[in-house]
Amino acid sequence: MEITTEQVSSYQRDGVLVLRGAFTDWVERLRDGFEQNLAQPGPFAIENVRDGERGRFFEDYCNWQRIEPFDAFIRQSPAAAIAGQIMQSQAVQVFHEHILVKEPGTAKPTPWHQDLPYYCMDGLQTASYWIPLDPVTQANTLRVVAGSHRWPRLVRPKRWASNENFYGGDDAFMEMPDVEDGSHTILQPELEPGDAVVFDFRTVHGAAGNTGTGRRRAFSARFLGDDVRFMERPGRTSPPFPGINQQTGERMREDWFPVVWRATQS
Ligand SMILES: O=C(O)CCC(=O)C(=O)O
Repeated sequence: MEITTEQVSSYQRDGVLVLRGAFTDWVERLRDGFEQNLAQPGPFAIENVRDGERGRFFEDYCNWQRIEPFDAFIRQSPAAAIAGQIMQSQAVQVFHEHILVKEPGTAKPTPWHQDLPYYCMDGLQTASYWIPLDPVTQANTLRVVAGSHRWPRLVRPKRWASNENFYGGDDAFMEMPDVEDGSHTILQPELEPGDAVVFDFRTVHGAAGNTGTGRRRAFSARFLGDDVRFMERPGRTSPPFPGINQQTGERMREDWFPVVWRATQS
């Protein structure tokens, strides 16, 4: 897929891009990966719907090394090359993949948040894909606040299931402003399976519940560019990466986060 200079500029300006049809050929393979992952969840799997609430909102991540369709997507699909171009990076490392399954009849929304504060890294060159494997309408698609990657401070991360502060205690984060007050541009695209939304880790996003009759499966693959460095956060991050053994300011270790694309390859 050719990425135009206009697309690079809009990614830099808005912190988000919609790519229609970019991964249609990968949908069946990724669905197979979801079946494998749901049958054998990893150690970090999360159920966000509590007792007494309706539906199921399941997440898991960091399984790409054991689930072949996820590994293949990361290494063989155009995702890393596109990420490299829109991040304007010379090289691309994989960070991790993430699956999000909202079963029909799930009222639980995905709260507005930025991803970066949950992560053990910092940097301006980042790209996270959100690829639906089921058709999504404006009612259950990803919602993204254009330009929020340029806000001067990061937003305090919260636990999705309980809304508690993710790290607890005082810290450098600001509270989430009311992004639905009419002063922000919110993208809320209807998408077909294999379309993608790709966004900067600082871009604010969320989603409504999935109160319709179909599943809402979304696959995410997350990539790091040249300026990304490890960052110690005030508590266990998400993903937690136990045993990572890195210091703030170091490049992310390549044995855990391999380089999957270089500009000279293009
Ligand atoms: O699928 C969702 O509900 C939210 C996705 C999300 O937050 C993400 O991909 O970072």
